[in-house]
Amino acid sequence: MTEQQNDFKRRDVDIAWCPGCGNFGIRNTLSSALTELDLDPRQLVMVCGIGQAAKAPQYFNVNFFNGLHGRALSPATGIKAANPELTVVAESGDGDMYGEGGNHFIHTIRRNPDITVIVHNNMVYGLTKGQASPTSEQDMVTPVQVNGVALQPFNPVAVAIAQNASFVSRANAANREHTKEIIKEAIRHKGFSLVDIFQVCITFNKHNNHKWFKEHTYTLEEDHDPSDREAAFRRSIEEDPLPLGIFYKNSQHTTFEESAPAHRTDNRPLFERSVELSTVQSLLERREEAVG
Ligand SMILES: Cc1ncc(C[n+]2csc(CCOP(=O)(O)OP(=O)(O)O)c2C)c(N)n1
Repeated sequence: MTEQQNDFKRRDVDIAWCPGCGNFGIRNTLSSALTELDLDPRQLVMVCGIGQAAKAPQYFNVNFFNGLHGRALSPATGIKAANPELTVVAESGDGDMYGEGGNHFIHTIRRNPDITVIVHNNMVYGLTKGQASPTSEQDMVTPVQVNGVALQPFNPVAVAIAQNASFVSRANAANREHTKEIIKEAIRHKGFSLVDIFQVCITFNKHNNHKWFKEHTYTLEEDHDPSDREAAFRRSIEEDPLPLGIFYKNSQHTTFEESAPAHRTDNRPLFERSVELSTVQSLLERREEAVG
């Protein structure tokens, strides 16, 4: 790999994002974070669902798995369980992760796999041309919600803290250094790590533009204590301005890979174990007996 290519970016594909899309900034920032973490691209797997943001892993020079809509987290959990030595990053949009994938989001937090979840939050469904997403502001007018969005927005940061996720953060893609440091900390953190990143959709969300994100966000104070879950939750329900930074961090949680029965009795990764066909056969027979 040449030095120029050694930044995880794939250069042999056309990028299908609009010029000026916030996804470019997140791609650049993630590329810098991965480079600074000195990760081996062969040990890194990105997983995504469907959407403009979910195309991101295809634009990186890493292993990736493009899942179904809203289903990035199950393959990400499975990949990490099969080979805990891998670094697994799930990357998708707010629609994919919190809408179609909302149920998976909540229950994957309960499972606590050691994965990093990066959400490109542009508060709109971009790929399908501007319908409201779960994080769209109430009253926002879209081509479908012509009288304005009736529902209250989904608050991923508050939900994640309420579910006792082990690392919960929010960033603004325009703050490149801050976002990079948060991503690095999230990847280093052991357990389910959420990085919700505000980004502009210059084509389908004219309201939440760069100016709006600048005026309606601020950075959590240095003395915010991320180990204090109650304080983190209080900060997460602030609405305007919206805080950015690491809200909550808890390293005491056991991860899914550590707690799953298959790993408790044998610490070899699943991919290194062979399966005796006779064992599978006898399991199937026992099941048939049980079901009658
Ligand atoms: C089950 C299912 N529902 C809906 C769609 C249509 N669909 C594809 S991408 C998408 C929205 C993606 O939005 P988001 O995750 O916010 O990403 P963005 O495109 O804004 O980056 C929708 C509704 C689909 N392909 N499959």
